[in-house]
Amino acid sequence: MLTIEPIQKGVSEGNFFALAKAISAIENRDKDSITFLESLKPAAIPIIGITGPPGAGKSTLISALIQDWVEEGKRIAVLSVDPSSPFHQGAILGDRIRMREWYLHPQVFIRSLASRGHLGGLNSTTIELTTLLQSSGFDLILLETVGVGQSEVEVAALADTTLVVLVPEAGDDIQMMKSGLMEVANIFVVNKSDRPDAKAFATHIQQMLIENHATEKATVVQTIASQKEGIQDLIKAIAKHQQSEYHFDSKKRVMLSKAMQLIVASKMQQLDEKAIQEALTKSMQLDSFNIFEFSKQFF
Ligand SMILES: Nc1nc2c(ncn2[C@@H]2O[C@H](COP(=O)(O)OP(=O)(O)OP(=O)(O)O)[C@@H](O)[C@H]2O)c(=O)[nH]1
Ligand SMILES: [Mg+2]
Repeated sequence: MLTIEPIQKGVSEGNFFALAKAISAIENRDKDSITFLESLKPAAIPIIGITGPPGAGKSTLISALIQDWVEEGKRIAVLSVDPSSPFHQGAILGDRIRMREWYLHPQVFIRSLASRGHLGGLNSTTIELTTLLQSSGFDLILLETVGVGQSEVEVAALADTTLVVLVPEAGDDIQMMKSGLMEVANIFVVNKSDRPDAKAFATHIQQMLIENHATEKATVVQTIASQKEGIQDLIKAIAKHQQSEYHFDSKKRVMLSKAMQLIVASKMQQLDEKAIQEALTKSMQLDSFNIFEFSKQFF
């Protein structure tokens, strides 16, 4: 149960304890959590999506970015979403090590999401939590997710600026880029640029952007996250994207996609799966059974 008012006050004042309580209530779908979410007053705080294959250096990069932003006096929230649940515990432990210097820092709030949301997949909980964080006086919200299949597209749909983190020797990543990453990336980060071929790989991506007439929409930045190199270039690239004309388009897209996902999640919740299953068991015994006709009664 949420005692809404004190939590609301705490959240708006940026109190981490109140935030943690609110997050648990939202994750557990507590009775009052919807009323609470509806009462929030989110500000237009930028959400930076950070995606890319496992081990590309996303958490190390986030840790390096946080350092510079914290020095500028900014308050940062990090939400890590790992859709590959079997490995999740490991991933959380990894993040705890990579970002350990920030876990107790008063300007940094870090939270890992243990599982996908109930009905709406990755997004219904993620949308709710990012909205919550946007109501709590942060300057930036970072959303990390491992890019496996759909998740990078889902993250991009929530983010104002999407970073796709790749590593030089990633031959297969080129294939991945062709199948969708190209569309979601605003900034390609070639991390682990201490490795040979990094420059060639970055040039290759740049070339692809030129071929796709996408040089206005996306840029390429090289980093060595583990040595905190290239971080200022990346921060500049993020700021530049935030100010570009494409940014307004992506804001509209983000809002439409949020609305669609919330509507779908709510519609799903109205369905009584058990009743459908019972009706289905009966109908399937009929010779005239037709799935389209059957489904229509629930539209
Ligand atoms: N050589 C080199 N190693 C790096 C660099 N950045 C990160 N690493 C190392 O790469 C490994 C993976 O880094 P993470 O930051 O955990 O990568 P991640 O993308 O967050 O991984 P997942 O969250 O598990 O997908 C760690 O051992 C890092 O120390 C870099 O620029 N150069
Ligand atoms: Mg990570």
